[in-house]
Amino acid sequence: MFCYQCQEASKGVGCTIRGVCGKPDDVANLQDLLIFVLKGISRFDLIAREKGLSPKRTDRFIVESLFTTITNANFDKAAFVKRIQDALALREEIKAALVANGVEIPADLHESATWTASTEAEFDAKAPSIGVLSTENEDVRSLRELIIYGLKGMAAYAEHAMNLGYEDLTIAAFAEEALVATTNDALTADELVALVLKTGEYGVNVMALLDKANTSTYGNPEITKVNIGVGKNPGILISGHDLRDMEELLKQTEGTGVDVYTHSEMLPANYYPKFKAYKHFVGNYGNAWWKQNEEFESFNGPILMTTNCIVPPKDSYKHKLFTTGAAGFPGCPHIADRPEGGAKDFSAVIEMAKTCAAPVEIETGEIVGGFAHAQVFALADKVVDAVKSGAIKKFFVMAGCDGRMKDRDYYTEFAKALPNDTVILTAGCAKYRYNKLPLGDIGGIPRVLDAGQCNDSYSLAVIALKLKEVFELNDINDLPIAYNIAWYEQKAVIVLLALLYLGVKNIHLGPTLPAFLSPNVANVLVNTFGIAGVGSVEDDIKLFMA
Ligand code: FSO
Ligand code: SF4
Repeated sequence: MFCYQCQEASKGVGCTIRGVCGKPDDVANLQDLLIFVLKGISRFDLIAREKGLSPKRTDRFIVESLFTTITNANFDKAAFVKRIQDALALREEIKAALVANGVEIPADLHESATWTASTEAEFDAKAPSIGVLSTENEDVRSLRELIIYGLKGMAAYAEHAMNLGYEDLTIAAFAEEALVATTNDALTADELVALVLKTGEYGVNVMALLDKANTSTYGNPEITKVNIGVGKNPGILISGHDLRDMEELLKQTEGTGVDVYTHSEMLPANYYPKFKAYKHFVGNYGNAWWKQNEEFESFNGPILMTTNCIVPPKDSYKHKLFTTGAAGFPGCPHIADRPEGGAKDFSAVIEMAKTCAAPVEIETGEIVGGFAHAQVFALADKVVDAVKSGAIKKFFVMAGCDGRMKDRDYYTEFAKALPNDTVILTAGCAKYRYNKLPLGDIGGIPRVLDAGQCNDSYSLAVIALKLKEVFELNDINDLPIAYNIAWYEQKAVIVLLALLYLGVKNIHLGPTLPAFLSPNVANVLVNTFGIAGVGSVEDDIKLFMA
């Protein structure tokens, strides 16, 4: 295996024997093989789309498959074997439809469009030869992988939107175009850089689509105090990003005597009016994903992982860890997809919860959130006045991810060291580094404004664009907003590409720059977009406040 798609890539270079995330060598290889076969499907499906011959299930298949390969989403080898078999069958089906309709099959096919096999052993044998390192030139490899990781993040968000019935057919078509481009040796570095930005453009589209899906279905997030203590009933802990799963779980647990709590990235569900209406929705338990080994244990009840980030579970709760959708872990029960027009069946989770003790209280109190675009717009006058009067000197976008590396303490220290006339705008699990600090408020505006999940970084961009309009500026970079973003996995990659596409400059990215950026590609990002890493808290605050 060779994997360097996340921030925790071993030694800042890449994982080769087993992932730091716990992903075994054979699973990593099959994830690469799945991406390889997707490239082959895409080659034919782009032609099939033009002719109106693309099978309906292709969009969801491409999107879901990309999603399953995201860091910490799926560790189940059997799921990948099945998916590769399905992928090969889909590719042949599309090809056969082209032939049957007299469409000429191109002669210059990449191996991903022609290679075939059917057994796990054959997949295992093939996979090591088609991985990331099979692109020899390190700059081309870097750009190709940057595009693919952006697509993976984009796919995750597209899947959540699809689950709510919001689909944009151009998204999967673009994913196919970009996947095929990564097999084209004739493309220049400049053309690949242009494709990186185009990926960012689609990232904006997808985040806007998901925002529309979430807010049209569940209402606009509103200022909310979220309980972080526990009740007396047994509970189910739900994590990940999928709000449709959240809704179905709340409905099915109502009146059963089982409470529902969110973990990590599901915290923002507490901000939605539709979810707040459920009395047995108690609040949020614990912190960011990487603390789950302790927190899932003390929670006592079953846990439902709707997406990443899964940490290989301890035996003490492994049988209580349910996965669903793109998530999977060998030996953990998996809740099947919803039938057409129906709902998922969470009864097994609920029945298990009834036999469990109530959660152990690990903290008490409240956290405040719900500052997505509509809520911030409702406060716009107050915010604008605070900026005009100088009460707020600067905003710091500190969106993104949390992770287990010690050097992420930087973000807690940075938040603490920020001057009192600054406000943090956050989204994603990065917030857990400072959302429980007593940072106070400025004239009633909390100093940490949480918009929601990492995909709600879109809200932060909408807020920035609105401020640009209010202050009649020509350039988004003239606003008193600094960007100090923490990244971990591929959704953060698409968020970053989306911000670059929107023209945001001088983003600081930490705790380390991606291992998949070759020195030359990193230079392009530095020179064109002013991307920088992070330094010491003291130096960075000086730099940002200058
Ligand atoms: Fe975090 Fe994990 Fe939302 Fe990511 S829980 S790290 S970018 O999956 O998706 O912020
Ligand atoms: Fe390593 Fe990250 Fe890849 Fe896991 S996802 S194998 S930690 S680079």
